[in-house]
Amino acid sequence: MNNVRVLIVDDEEMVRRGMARTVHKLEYEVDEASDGDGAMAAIQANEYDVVVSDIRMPGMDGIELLKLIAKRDPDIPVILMSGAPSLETAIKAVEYRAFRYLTKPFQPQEFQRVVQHAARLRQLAQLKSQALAISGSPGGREGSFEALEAAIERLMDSFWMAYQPIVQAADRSIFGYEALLRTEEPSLPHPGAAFQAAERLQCVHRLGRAVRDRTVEPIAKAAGENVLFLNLHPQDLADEELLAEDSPIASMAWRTILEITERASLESVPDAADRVKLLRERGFRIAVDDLGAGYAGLTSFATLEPDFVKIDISLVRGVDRDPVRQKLIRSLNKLCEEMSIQVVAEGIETPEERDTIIDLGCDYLQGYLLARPGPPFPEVAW
Ligand code: G
Ligand code: MN
Repeated sequence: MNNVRVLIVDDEEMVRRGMARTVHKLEYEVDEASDGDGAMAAIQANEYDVVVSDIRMPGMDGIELLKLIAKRDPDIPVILMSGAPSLETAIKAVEYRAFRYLTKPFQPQEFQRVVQHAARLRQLAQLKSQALAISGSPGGREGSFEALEAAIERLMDSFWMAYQPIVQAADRSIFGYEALLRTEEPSLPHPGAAFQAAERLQCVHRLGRAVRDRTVEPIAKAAGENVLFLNLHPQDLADEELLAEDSPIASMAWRTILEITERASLESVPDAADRVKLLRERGFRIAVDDLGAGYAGLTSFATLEPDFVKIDISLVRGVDRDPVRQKLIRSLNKLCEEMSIQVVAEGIETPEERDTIIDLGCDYLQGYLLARPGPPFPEVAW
């Protein structure tokens, strides 16, 4: 991976120098600017991975700078600092998506940790855009509203859940099962199409609840401690039913990993981070799904702080013959290990892909080679 480059903006030279020394210990490159204009000039001339800025400065203040940076590249994490924190600036910092708001004074270790975390998320975002470039982004299809309404009603009546094993690379044991929506409705042939339709018809919660109702029973009945990987639409995050103590999934929260896809945007859920926090308090764990197939950017990782990531099939396909995919997945595994995130590789179809994926350090494997999705619960073949 490339060197990390950090820009530190503060009008007080001593403070700036101190922070620069702290960041330098991470073996990051550091540049300094003494005001907002200087910072923007540096940002136009160089590629930064993290910007750290004081809020109160002569001339352009830190909030103005944050706005300009967000306009130029919304995926540069900006850490704001203030010696005189106020509610007003804190609100603005959130509004313009500052990465963190630090109150001075702070411990060098804390500062280092925040900068390092920001740098890692930035690197993840960059790996994701590389992944997108490799896999090509998906296109959408549109039909008439009425036809879609009829199709989703047919789907509601007829869908069932299939289960696909997820296998531990280390000892080939079954770690859990991903529940997958299955239907014979021809116009909505896969779960992505079904949820896209539900989005357009504004019935995502209804479909999500129906999926959870039908998913839980076989898993709850099955003995053992296998986990359930359950796909959520980002809008499901806002569904109260997911947090209700008497919902079908509540009793299984401790062994349920909620997958949130990168194919749909989290922006539509204004308080996504808070919702995820509540879900965690209920015992759920969180996975970022389809990494490499959807939106690039910082948001999903910064907001979800996932326990797992699932590498999309488009990156796994042919990985044994493609040094670019290998390098990407290796870097991703390294970064995830540093952040205590476990990695699942999806869509493994050949022994060569499986072996390469294991060599590259993925913890868990999923794909037709090992088992196709089926009625509860398919056997695994190595
Ligand atoms: O988006 P998400 O990762 O939740 O969906 C996984 C989809 O990929 C499911 O529909 C599942 O049936 C499919 N799938 C799982 N393993 C394989 C595989 O090895 N090859 C292919 N082509 N599809 C797979
Ligand atoms: Mn999934």
